[in-house]
Amino acid sequence: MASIQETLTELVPVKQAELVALKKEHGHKVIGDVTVDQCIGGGRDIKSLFWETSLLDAQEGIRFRGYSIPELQQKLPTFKGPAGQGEPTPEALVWLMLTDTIPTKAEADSLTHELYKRSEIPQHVVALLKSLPKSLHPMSQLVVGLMALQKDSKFAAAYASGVHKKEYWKHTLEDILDVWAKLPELAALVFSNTYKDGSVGSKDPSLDYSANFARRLGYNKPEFDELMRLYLVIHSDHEGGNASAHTTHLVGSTLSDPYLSYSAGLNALAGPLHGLANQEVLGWILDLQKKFKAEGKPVNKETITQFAWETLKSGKVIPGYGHAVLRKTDPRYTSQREFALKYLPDDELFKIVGTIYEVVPDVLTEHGKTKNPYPNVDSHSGVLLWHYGFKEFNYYTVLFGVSRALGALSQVFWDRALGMPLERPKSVTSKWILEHVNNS
Ligand code: FCX
Repeated sequence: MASIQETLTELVPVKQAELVALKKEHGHKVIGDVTVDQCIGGGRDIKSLFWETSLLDAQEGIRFRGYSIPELQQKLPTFKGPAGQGEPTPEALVWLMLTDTIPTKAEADSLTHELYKRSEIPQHVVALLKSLPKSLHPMSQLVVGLMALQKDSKFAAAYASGVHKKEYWKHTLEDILDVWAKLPELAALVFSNTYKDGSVGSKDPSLDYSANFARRLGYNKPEFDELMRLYLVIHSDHEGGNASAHTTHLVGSTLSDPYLSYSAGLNALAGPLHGLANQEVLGWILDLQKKFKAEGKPVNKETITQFAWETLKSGKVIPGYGHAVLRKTDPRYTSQREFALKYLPDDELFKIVGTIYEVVPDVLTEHGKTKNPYPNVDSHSGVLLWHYGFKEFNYYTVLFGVSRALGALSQVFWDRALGMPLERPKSVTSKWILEHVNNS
Protein backbone atom coordinates (compact mmCIF):
# COMPACT_ATOMS: atom_id res chain seq x y z
CA MET A 1 0.00 0.00 0.00
CA ALA A 2 1.30 3.48 -0.91
CA SER A 3 1.77 6.02 1.90
CA ILE A 4 0.21 9.48 1.71
CA GLN A 5 3.61 10.89 0.62
CA GLU A 6 3.98 8.28 -2.18
CA THR A 7 0.38 8.77 -3.30
CA LEU A 8 0.86 12.54 -3.56
CA THR A 9 4.22 12.19 -5.32
CA GLU A 10 2.39 10.35 -8.10
CA LEU A 11 -0.55 12.74 -8.14
CA VAL A 12 1.21 16.12 -8.12
CA PRO A 13 2.49 16.04 -11.74
CA VAL A 14 -0.96 14.90 -12.95
CA LYS A 15 -2.74 17.79 -11.21
CA GLN A 16 -0.05 20.26 -12.34
CA ALA A 17 -0.60 19.22 -15.96
CA GLU A 18 -4.38 19.51 -15.56
CA LEU A 19 -4.07 23.08 -14.26
CA VAL A 20 -1.73 24.08 -17.09
CA ALA A 21 -4.27 22.70 -19.59
CA LEU A 22 -7.16 24.49 -17.85
CA LYS A 23 -5.31 27.81 -18.00
CA LYS A 24 -4.23 27.30 -21.61
CA GLU A 25 -7.65 26.34 -22.90
CA HIS A 26 -9.95 28.49 -20.76
CA GLY A 27 -7.74 31.13 -19.12
CA HIS A 28 -9.29 34.06 -21.00
CA LYS A 29 -12.96 33.14 -20.34
CA VAL A 30 -15.17 35.20 -18.00
CA ILE A 31 -16.67 33.53 -14.89
CA GLY A 32 -18.29 36.54 -13.21
CA ASP A 33 -18.74 40.30 -12.92
CA VAL A 34 -18.28 42.53 -9.88
CA THR A 35 -20.83 45.09 -8.73
CA VAL A 36 -20.17 48.12 -6.55
CA ASP A 37 -22.25 46.44 -3.79
CA GLN A 38 -19.98 43.41 -3.86
CA CYS A 39 -16.85 45.56 -3.78
CA ILE A 40 -17.96 47.44 -0.65
CA GLY A 41 -19.90 44.48 0.77
CA GLY A 42 -17.20 42.02 1.77
CA GLY A 43 -16.77 40.47 -1.67
CA ARG A 44 -19.81 38.17 -1.37
CA ASP A 45 -20.12 35.78 -4.35
CA ILE A 46 -17.14 37.21 -6.26
CA LYS A 47 -15.49 34.16 -7.82
CA SER A 48 -11.86 35.04 -7.33
CA LEU A 49 -10.41 32.29 -5.16
CA PHE A 50 -9.10 28.90 -6.25
CA TRP A 51 -9.95 26.15 -3.70
CA GLU A 52 -9.85 22.45 -4.54
CA THR A 53 -10.81 20.66 -1.33
CA SER A 54 -14.47 21.67 -1.00
CA LEU A 55 -17.24 23.70 -2.64
CA LEU A 56 -20.28 25.36 -1.04
CA ASP A 57 -23.72 25.60 -2.59
CA ALA A 58 -25.91 28.30 -1.05
CA GLN A 59 -28.95 26.01 -0.94
CA GLU A 60 -27.39 22.62 -0.34
CA GLY A 61 -24.35 23.39 1.82
CA ILE A 62 -20.85 22.02 1.71
CA ARG A 63 -19.42 19.20 -0.44
CA PHE A 64 -15.94 17.85 0.22
CA ARG A 65 -14.33 16.84 -3.09
CA GLY A 66 -17.88 16.46 -4.39
CA TYR A 67 -19.33 14.53 -1.43
CA SER A 68 -22.01 15.89 0.91
CA ILE A 69 -21.82 15.14 4.65
CA PRO A 70 -24.37 12.25 4.46
CA GLU A 71 -22.38 10.81 1.53
CA LEU A 72 -19.14 11.01 3.54
CA GLN A 73 -20.93 9.14 6.32
CA GLN A 74 -21.84 6.40 3.84
CA LYS A 75 -18.48 6.14 2.10
CA LEU A 76 -15.53 7.03 4.34
CA PRO A 77 -13.83 4.43 6.58
CA THR A 78 -14.57 4.61 10.30
CA PHE A 79 -12.46 3.82 13.36
CA LYS A 80 -13.91 0.32 13.63
CA GLY A 81 -13.73 -0.61 9.98
CA PRO A 82 -15.20 0.28 6.58
CA ALA A 83 -17.91 2.90 6.07
CA GLY A 84 -21.11 2.51 8.04
CA GLN A 85 -19.64 1.35 11.34
CA GLY A 86 -19.90 4.74 13.01
CA GLU A 87 -18.78 8.27 12.12
CA PRO A 88 -16.06 8.64 9.46
CA THR A 89 -12.62 9.55 10.79
CA PRO A 90 -11.04 12.93 10.05
CA GLU A 91 -7.95 11.06 8.82
CA ALA A 92 -10.10 9.45 6.10
CA LEU A 93 -11.47 12.87 5.16
CA VAL A 94 -7.96 14.35 5.01
CA TRP A 95 -6.93 11.56 2.63
CA LEU A 96 -9.91 12.45 0.46
CA MET A 97 -9.22 16.20 0.56
CA LEU A 98 -5.54 15.71 -0.30
CA THR A 99 -5.84 13.01 -2.96
CA ASP A 100 -9.36 13.45 -4.36
CA THR A 101 -9.95 9.73 -3.70
CA ILE A 102 -11.92 7.89 -1.01
CA PRO A 103 -9.28 5.98 1.00
CA THR A 104 -9.39 2.35 2.00
CA LYS A 105 -9.44 1.61 5.71
CA ALA A 106 -5.72 0.68 5.50
CA GLU A 107 -4.87 4.03 3.85
CA ALA A 108 -6.79 6.01 6.48
CA ASP A 109 -5.09 3.98 9.23
CA SER A 110 -1.67 4.69 7.73
CA LEU A 111 -2.38 8.40 8.08
CA THR A 112 -3.49 7.86 11.71
CA HIS A 113 -0.15 6.18 12.35
CA GLU A 114 1.82 8.88 10.52
CA LEU A 115 0.21 11.61 12.64
CA TYR A 116 0.66 9.67 15.87
CA LYS A 117 4.41 9.36 15.17
CA ARG A 118 4.73 13.13 14.76
CA SER A 119 2.64 14.24 17.73
CA GLU A 120 5.36 14.99 20.31
CA ILE A 121 5.57 18.63 21.49
CA PRO A 122 9.02 20.05 22.36
CA GLN A 123 9.59 20.92 26.01
CA HIS A 124 10.16 24.61 25.35
CA VAL A 125 6.61 24.86 23.98
CA VAL A 126 5.14 22.97 26.96
CA ALA A 127 6.99 25.35 29.30
CA LEU A 128 5.84 28.38 27.31
CA LEU A 129 2.20 27.32 27.48
CA LYS A 130 2.45 26.66 31.20
CA SER A 131 3.84 30.16 31.70
CA LEU A 132 0.77 31.79 30.13
CA PRO A 133 -1.92 33.26 32.40
CA LYS A 134 -5.02 31.07 32.69
CA SER A 135 -7.05 34.17 31.86
CA LEU A 136 -5.53 34.42 28.34
CA HIS A 137 -8.23 33.20 25.94
CA PRO A 138 -7.64 29.58 24.88
CA MET A 139 -7.54 30.61 21.21
CA SER A 140 -4.72 33.08 21.94
CA GLN A 141 -2.86 30.37 23.86
CA LEU A 142 -3.25 28.00 20.92
CA VAL A 143 -1.80 30.59 18.54
CA VAL A 144 1.14 31.27 20.88
CA GLY A 145 1.87 27.52 21.00
CA LEU A 146 1.65 27.09 17.24
CA MET A 147 3.89 30.09 16.63
CA ALA A 148 6.48 28.65 19.03
CA LEU A 149 6.43 25.34 17.11
CA GLN A 150 7.36 27.29 13.97
CA LYS A 151 11.00 27.06 15.07
CA ASP A 152 10.94 23.51 13.61
CA SER A 153 9.41 24.40 10.24
CA LYS A 154 10.96 22.16 7.59
CA PHE A 155 9.72 24.41 4.82
CA ALA A 156 11.32 27.52 6.36
CA ALA A 157 14.61 25.62 6.80
CA ALA A 158 14.52 24.29 3.23
CA TYR A 159 13.73 27.75 1.85
CA ALA A 160 16.59 29.29 3.81
CA SER A 161 18.97 26.69 2.38
CA GLY A 162 17.92 27.66 -1.15
CA VAL A 163 15.74 24.73 -2.20
CA HIS A 164 14.34 24.81 -5.78
CA LYS A 165 10.72 26.02 -6.00
CA LYS A 166 9.69 22.69 -7.60
CA GLU A 167 10.48 21.07 -4.26
CA TYR A 168 8.44 23.44 -2.08
CA TRP A 169 5.47 21.14 -1.81
CA LYS A 170 7.49 18.28 -0.30
CA HIS A 171 8.67 20.43 2.62
CA THR A 172 5.22 22.02 2.93
CA LEU A 173 3.68 18.55 3.28
CA GLU A 174 6.16 17.71 6.04
CA ASP A 175 5.11 20.83 7.97
CA ILE A 176 1.41 20.22 7.39
CA LEU A 177 1.61 16.66 8.72
CA ASP A 178 3.51 17.98 11.75
CA VAL A 179 0.97 20.74 12.39
CA TRP A 180 -1.98 18.32 12.14
CA ALA A 181 -0.22 15.88 14.46
CA LYS A 182 0.72 18.46 17.09
CA LEU A 183 -2.40 20.65 17.15
CA PRO A 184 -4.51 18.31 19.35
CA GLU A 185 -1.53 18.00 21.69
CA LEU A 186 -1.22 21.79 21.91
CA ALA A 187 -4.97 22.10 22.33
CA ALA A 188 -4.95 19.59 25.20
CA LEU A 189 -2.13 21.49 26.90
CA VAL A 190 -4.09 24.72 26.52
CA PHE A 191 -7.14 23.02 28.05
CA SER A 192 -5.22 21.73 31.01
CA ASN A 193 -3.33 24.98 31.52
CA THR A 194 -6.58 26.94 31.54
CA TYR A 195 -8.89 24.68 33.53
CA LYS A 196 -6.83 21.91 35.20
CA ASP A 197 -3.38 21.34 36.68
CA GLY A 198 -1.32 21.46 33.48
CA SER A 199 -1.12 17.67 32.96
CA VAL A 200 -2.84 15.85 30.06
CA GLY A 201 -4.28 12.33 29.72
CA SER A 202 -2.13 9.62 28.11
CA LYS A 203 -2.38 8.66 24.43
CA ASP A 204 -2.61 5.20 22.91
CA PRO A 205 -1.19 4.12 19.51
CA SER A 206 -4.11 1.72 18.98
CA LEU A 207 -6.57 4.64 18.94
CA ASP A 208 -7.31 7.11 16.16
CA TYR A 209 -6.70 10.88 16.01
CA SER A 210 -10.07 11.81 17.54
CA ALA A 211 -10.06 9.27 20.38
CA ASN A 212 -6.52 10.24 21.33
CA PHE A 213 -7.51 13.90 21.35
CA ALA A 214 -10.44 13.01 23.61
CA ARG A 215 -8.12 11.06 25.97
CA ARG A 216 -5.69 13.98 26.12
CA LEU A 217 -8.61 16.22 27.15
CA GLY A 218 -9.65 13.69 29.81
CA TYR A 219 -12.61 11.97 28.04
CA ASN A 220 -12.80 8.17 27.85
CA LYS A 221 -16.26 7.37 26.56
CA PRO A 222 -16.51 5.75 23.06
CA GLU A 223 -19.65 7.81 22.44
CA PHE A 224 -17.66 11.02 23.02
CA ASP A 225 -15.00 9.71 20.59
CA GLU A 226 -17.75 9.43 17.97
CA LEU A 227 -18.79 13.01 18.67
CA MET A 228 -15.18 14.14 18.30
CA ARG A 229 -14.94 12.35 14.91
CA LEU A 230 -18.12 14.02 13.69
CA TYR A 231 -17.00 17.38 15.06
CA LEU A 232 -13.54 17.26 13.46
CA VAL A 233 -14.98 16.14 10.11
CA ILE A 234 -17.76 18.70 9.73
CA HIS A 235 -15.77 21.77 10.86
CA SER A 236 -12.72 21.00 8.69
CA ASP A 237 -13.45 22.87 5.47
CA HIS A 238 -16.07 25.27 4.06
CA GLU A 239 -14.55 26.25 0.70
CA GLY A 240 -12.01 29.07 0.47
CA GLY A 241 -13.74 32.37 1.14
CA ASN A 242 -14.48 32.02 4.86
CA ALA A 243 -12.16 34.16 6.99
CA SER A 244 -10.01 31.40 8.56
CA ALA A 245 -9.46 29.47 5.33
CA HIS A 246 -8.93 32.58 3.23
CA THR A 247 -6.46 34.05 5.75
CA THR A 248 -4.45 30.82 5.81
CA HIS A 249 -4.35 30.75 2.01
CA LEU A 250 -3.47 34.47 1.74
CA VAL A 251 -0.62 34.30 4.26
CA GLY A 252 0.61 31.05 2.70
CA SER A 253 0.75 32.77 -0.69
CA THR A 254 3.69 34.87 0.59
CA LEU A 255 5.54 31.56 1.17
CA SER A 256 5.07 31.90 4.91
CA ASP A 257 5.27 28.30 6.15
CA PRO A 258 2.19 26.34 7.33
CA TYR A 259 2.79 27.26 11.01
CA LEU A 260 2.71 30.99 10.22
CA SER A 261 -0.14 30.64 7.74
CA TYR A 262 -2.40 28.63 10.00
CA SER A 263 -1.66 30.79 13.07
CA ALA A 264 -3.05 33.67 11.03
CA GLY A 265 -6.09 31.56 10.10
CA LEU A 266 -6.70 30.79 13.79
CA ASN A 267 -6.73 34.49 14.60
CA ALA A 268 -9.52 34.95 12.06
CA LEU A 269 -11.41 31.99 13.50
CA ALA A 270 -11.25 33.61 16.95
CA GLY A 271 -13.64 36.41 15.91
CA PRO A 272 -17.26 36.30 17.20
CA LEU A 273 -18.76 36.51 13.71
CA HIS A 274 -16.78 33.37 12.78
CA GLY A 275 -15.64 30.47 15.01
CA LEU A 276 -16.09 32.20 18.34
CA ALA A 277 -19.84 32.07 17.67
CA ASN A 278 -19.91 28.52 19.11
CA GLN A 279 -18.99 29.80 22.58
CA GLU A 280 -21.37 32.75 22.12
CA VAL A 281 -24.25 30.36 21.40
CA LEU A 282 -23.74 28.44 24.62
CA GLY A 283 -23.50 31.71 26.55
CA TRP A 284 -26.72 32.91 24.91
CA ILE A 285 -28.62 29.74 25.83
CA LEU A 286 -27.35 29.79 29.43
CA ASP A 287 -28.26 33.49 29.81
CA LEU A 288 -31.71 32.74 28.49
CA GLN A 289 -32.18 29.84 30.94
CA LYS A 290 -30.89 31.91 33.86
CA LYS A 291 -33.11 34.88 33.11
CA PHE A 292 -36.34 32.93 32.89
CA LYS A 293 -35.51 30.74 35.87
CA ALA A 294 -34.99 33.91 37.96
CA GLU A 295 -38.33 35.24 36.72
CA GLY A 296 -40.04 31.92 37.47
CA LYS A 297 -40.96 31.43 33.81
CA PRO A 298 -40.53 28.29 31.63
CA VAL A 299 -38.17 28.18 28.63
CA ASN A 300 -40.58 27.74 25.74
CA LYS A 301 -41.45 29.22 22.35
CA GLU A 302 -42.87 32.42 23.88
CA THR A 303 -39.98 33.18 26.23
CA ILE A 304 -37.33 32.31 23.59
CA THR A 305 -39.07 34.63 21.15
CA GLN A 306 -39.03 37.39 23.78
CA PHE A 307 -35.31 36.79 24.47
CA ALA A 308 -34.47 36.81 20.75
CA TRP A 309 -36.19 40.16 20.29
CA GLU A 310 -34.41 41.59 23.34
CA THR A 311 -31.08 40.52 21.79
CA LEU A 312 -31.90 42.13 18.46
CA LYS A 313 -33.23 45.34 20.03
CA SER A 314 -30.04 45.74 22.06
CA GLY A 315 -28.09 45.85 18.79
CA LYS A 316 -26.57 42.35 19.00
CA VAL A 317 -26.71 39.38 16.67
CA ILE A 318 -28.32 36.06 17.55
CA PRO A 319 -25.26 33.80 17.58
CA GLY A 320 -25.41 30.62 15.53
CA TYR A 321 -27.89 32.05 13.03
CA GLY A 322 -27.27 33.54 9.60
CA HIS A 323 -24.50 32.93 7.12
CA ALA A 324 -22.55 34.96 4.60
CA VAL A 325 -23.16 32.46 1.78
CA LEU A 326 -25.59 29.71 2.87
CA ARG A 327 -29.29 30.38 2.40
CA LYS A 328 -30.76 27.25 4.07
CA THR A 329 -30.28 25.32 7.31
CA ASP A 330 -26.63 24.33 7.46
CA PRO A 331 -26.19 20.56 6.82
CA ARG A 332 -23.51 20.67 9.52
CA TYR A 333 -26.31 21.70 11.93
CA THR A 334 -28.48 18.85 10.65
CA SER A 335 -25.77 16.22 11.09
CA GLN A 336 -25.28 17.32 14.71
CA ARG A 337 -29.02 17.24 15.29
CA GLU A 338 -29.09 13.67 13.99
CA PHE A 339 -26.27 12.75 16.35
CA ALA A 340 -28.25 14.26 19.25
CA LEU A 341 -31.42 12.40 18.25
CA LYS A 342 -29.43 9.17 18.27
CA TYR A 343 -27.43 9.64 21.50
CA LEU A 344 -29.11 12.30 23.65
CA PRO A 345 -32.72 12.80 22.57
CA ASP A 346 -33.89 13.74 26.09
CA ASP A 347 -31.13 16.23 26.89
CA GLU A 348 -32.60 19.49 28.23
CA LEU A 349 -30.30 21.85 26.32
CA PHE A 350 -30.79 19.85 23.11
CA LYS A 351 -34.53 20.37 23.47
CA ILE A 352 -33.97 24.12 23.94
CA VAL A 353 -31.84 24.18 20.77
CA GLY A 354 -34.74 22.47 18.97
CA THR A 355 -37.22 25.07 20.26
CA ILE A 356 -34.87 27.91 19.28
CA TYR A 357 -34.89 26.44 15.75
CA GLU A 358 -38.69 26.50 15.76
CA VAL A 359 -38.90 30.22 16.54
CA VAL A 360 -35.73 32.13 15.64
CA PRO A 361 -36.01 31.86 11.83
CA ASP A 362 -39.41 33.58 12.06
CA VAL A 363 -38.07 36.26 14.41
CA LEU A 364 -35.13 36.99 12.11
CA THR A 365 -37.42 37.02 9.07
CA GLU A 366 -39.74 39.51 10.77
CA HIS A 367 -36.71 41.57 11.86
CA GLY A 368 -36.03 41.77 8.14
CA LYS A 369 -32.28 42.24 7.98
CA THR A 370 -30.52 38.91 7.73
CA LYS A 371 -30.42 37.25 4.32
CA ASN A 372 -30.39 33.80 5.94
CA PRO A 373 -32.55 33.31 9.05
CA TYR A 374 -31.48 29.66 9.53
CA PRO A 375 -28.97 28.06 11.92
CA ASN A 376 -25.32 27.53 11.06
CA VAL A 377 -22.81 24.96 12.39
CA ASP A 378 -22.14 26.89 15.60
CA SER A 379 -25.68 26.83 16.88
CA HIS A 380 -25.55 23.11 17.70
CA SER A 381 -22.01 22.08 18.59
CA GLY A 382 -21.92 23.47 22.15
CA VAL A 383 -24.90 21.56 23.52
CA LEU A 384 -23.44 18.24 22.35
CA LEU A 385 -20.19 18.92 24.19
CA TRP A 386 -22.08 20.18 27.24
CA HIS A 387 -24.06 16.93 27.38
CA TYR A 388 -20.84 14.94 27.91
CA GLY A 389 -19.73 17.27 30.72
CA PHE A 390 -17.52 19.46 28.51
CA LYS A 391 -18.71 22.74 30.02
CA GLU A 392 -15.67 25.00 29.50
CA PHE A 393 -17.33 26.82 26.64
CA ASN A 394 -14.68 29.55 26.28
CA TYR A 395 -12.62 26.68 24.90
CA TYR A 396 -15.03 25.47 22.20
CA THR A 397 -13.45 27.50 19.38
CA VAL A 398 -10.14 25.68 19.99
CA LEU A 399 -11.86 22.43 18.89
CA PHE A 400 -13.01 24.25 15.75
CA GLY A 401 -9.39 25.39 15.30
CA VAL A 402 -8.02 21.84 15.45
CA SER A 403 -10.55 20.81 12.82
CA ARG A 404 -10.24 23.77 10.43
CA ALA A 405 -6.51 23.06 10.06
CA LEU A 406 -7.41 19.86 8.19
CA GLY A 407 -9.12 21.64 5.30
CA ALA A 408 -7.21 24.92 5.22
CA LEU A 409 -3.82 23.19 5.18
CA SER A 410 -4.91 20.52 2.66
CA GLN A 411 -5.48 23.45 0.32
CA VAL A 412 -2.13 25.04 1.27
CA PHE A 413 -0.53 21.76 0.19
CA TRP A 414 -2.10 22.11 -3.26
CA ASP A 415 -1.27 25.84 -3.36
CA ARG A 416 2.43 24.97 -3.14
CA ALA A 417 2.19 21.86 -5.34
CA LEU A 418 0.45 23.84 -8.09
CA GLY A 419 2.77 26.84 -7.73
CA MET A 420 -0.03 29.25 -6.86
CA PRO A 421 1.14 32.87 -6.93
CA LEU A 422 1.17 35.61 -4.32
CA GLU A 423 -2.43 36.73 -3.72
CA ARG A 424 -2.91 40.38 -4.55
CA PRO A 425 -6.40 41.47 -5.63
CA LYS A 426 -7.01 45.06 -6.74
CA SER A 427 -8.51 47.57 -4.32
CA VAL A 428 -10.23 50.81 -5.30
CA THR A 429 -11.19 54.03 -3.50
CA SER A 430 -14.71 55.50 -3.26
CA LYS A 431 -13.46 58.31 -5.53
CA TRP A 432 -12.31 55.74 -8.11
CA ILE A 433 -15.73 54.03 -7.99
CA LEU A 434 -17.57 57.32 -8.59
CA GLU A 435 -15.31 58.28 -11.48
CA HIS A 436 -15.64 54.78 -12.96
CA VAL A 437 -19.44 54.59 -12.80
CA ASN A 438 -19.85 58.15 -14.06
CA ASN A 439 -17.63 57.48 -17.08
CA SER A 440 -19.20 54.13 -18.05
N1 FCX B 1 -28.73 38.10 14.21
C1 FCX B 1 -29.00 39.40 14.01
N2 FCX B 1 -28.71 40.06 12.88
C2 FCX B 1 -28.13 39.35 11.90
C3 FCX B 1 -27.86 37.98 12.02
C4 FCX B 1 -28.16 37.35 13.24
N3 FCX B 1 -27.88 36.07 13.48
N4 FCX B 1 -27.29 37.55 10.87
C5 FCX B 1 -27.21 38.62 10.05
N5 FCX B 1 -27.72 39.71 10.68
C6 FCX B 1 -27.73 41.10 10.21
C7 FCX B 1 -26.30 41.55 9.92
O1 FCX B 1 -25.64 41.93 11.13
C8 FCX B 1 -26.54 42.67 8.96
O2 FCX B 1 -26.94 43.80 9.70
P1 FCX B 1 -26.46 45.29 9.25
O3 FCX B 1 -27.08 45.51 7.90
O4 FCX B 1 -27.01 46.16 10.33
O5 FCX B 1 -24.97 45.26 9.21
C9 FCX B 1 -27.74 42.17 8.15
O6 FCX B 1 -28.40 41.17 8.97
C10 FCX B 1 -27.38 41.54 6.82
O7 FCX B 1 -26.42 40.52 7.06
P2 FCX B 1 -26.31 39.25 6.09
O8 FCX B 1 -25.96 39.75 4.73
O9 FCX B 1 -27.50 38.39 6.24
O10 FCX B 1 -25.10 38.46 6.77
P3 FCX B 1 -23.54 38.76 6.64
O11 FCX B 1 -23.05 38.03 5.45
O12 FCX B 1 -23.24 40.21 6.72
O13 FCX B 1 -22.98 38.09 7.98
C11 FCX B 1 -22.79 36.43 9.65
C12 FCX B 1 -22.93 36.70 8.16
C13 FCX B 1 -22.54 34.96 9.86
C14 FCX B 1 -21.57 37.23 10.15
C15 FCX B 1 -24.08 36.89 10.37
O14 FCX B 1 -25.17 36.12 9.94
C16 FCX B 1 -23.96 36.82 11.89
O15 FCX B 1 -23.47 37.80 12.50
N6 FCX B 1 -24.44 35.70 12.52
C17 FCX B 1 -24.29 35.50 13.95
C18 FCX B 1 -22.84 35.09 14.28
C19 FCX B 1 -22.58 33.66 13.81
O16 FCX B 1 -23.35 32.75 14.05
N7 FCX B 1 -21.42 33.46 13.16
C20 FCX B 1 -20.97 32.11 12.72
C21 FCX B 1 -20.99 31.93 11.21
C22 FCX B 1 -20.38 30.65 10.69
F1 FCX B 1 -21.11 29.57 10.80
C23 FCX B 1 -18.97 30.47 11.13
O17 FCX B 1 -18.12 31.10 10.50
O18 FCX B 1 -18.66 29.74 12.08
